[in-house]
Amino acid sequence: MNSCSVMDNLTAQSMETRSKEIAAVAKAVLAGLSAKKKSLPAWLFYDAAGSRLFEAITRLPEYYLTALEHSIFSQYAGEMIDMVSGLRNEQLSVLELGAGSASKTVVLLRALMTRQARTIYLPVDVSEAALQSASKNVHAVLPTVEVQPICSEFTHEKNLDLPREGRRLALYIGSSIGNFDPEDAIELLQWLYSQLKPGDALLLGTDMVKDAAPLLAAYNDRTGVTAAFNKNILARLNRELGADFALDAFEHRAVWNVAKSRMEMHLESQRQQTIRIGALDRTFEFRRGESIHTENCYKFTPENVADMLLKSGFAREQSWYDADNWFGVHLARVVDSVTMPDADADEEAA
Ligand code: AVI
Repeated sequence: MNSCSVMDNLTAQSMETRSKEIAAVAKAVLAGLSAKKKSLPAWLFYDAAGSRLFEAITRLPEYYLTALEHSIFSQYAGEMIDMVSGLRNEQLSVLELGAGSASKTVVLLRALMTRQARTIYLPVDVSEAALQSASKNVHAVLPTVEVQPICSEFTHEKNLDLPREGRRLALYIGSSIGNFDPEDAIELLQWLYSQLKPGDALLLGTDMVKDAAPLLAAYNDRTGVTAAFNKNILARLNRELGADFALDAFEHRAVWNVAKSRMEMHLESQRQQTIRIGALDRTFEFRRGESIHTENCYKFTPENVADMLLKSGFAREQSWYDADNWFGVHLARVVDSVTMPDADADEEAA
């Protein structure tokens, strides 16, 4: 496990780590902009400026996802916890993939704390800054929660060193799973499954398929925050790779791809132009109207969710939705013959 101390301050980040990060950015940009259909990977959104813009997106009236998921947790957290801990009422630790503002997580942790004396919260993120802010936000409202941050990637073959005692509840919320192509989403969930043990559970948040209008509004808000978030990728390449993108020469486009059930984010070149990227010592040609595909945000049907969980090894037990079925939170279990719900009940009865 690559565990780093959250207390370390960011300025202590080694030059070596920083130059490795820049090399990774350069490699991804070279591959993405050299392809016939230009693209940039969505992880490039999340530098400090991009993370702030994303937090602003979650507060936009058009971006219904965060508010709806929050309301689902507020309404059902107790029921969720009861189902996860099962008849034996086992001690639960909460593991969260991706650490953000933790506002929805706090709702769940609060419900958990009314049921058990000691609660361990393990946010997992590759960004120390994100871990710091998640830890701070949780501690501010729930000072007795024991926060044990894990600084690690979770899209690769990494082992998380999780507490062995009690049950673990993994959270992957915010519809982050929707930013992976279907095969990659399954691969990620399979990896998560491999980190858990029978009886452990997953709460997965997914945005559901719906009419195009609210989707288009959510990804193309009137105040232009999403456009700024999308264009921040170009600003980041200017800052980190010495590129010369003129931000107003690209337009933010959000497209609903109904065949693939996904919102797509693009940056469309407004004119024929040549962009130079200093760190790559290369130029890239853009035709007028040519697009850089920056992100996919998949939307799910209940059947898609069940199928994805099944292919990843999990057994779906329950789903909770808002009143319009726009957003879903799904409980899935790591099962074996000993921990099947029926077996649990039989044991208790004996
Ligand atoms: C982080 N992720 C779940 C967001 C989404 O809705 O797919 C990222 C985002 N992109 C544009 N707006 C928000």
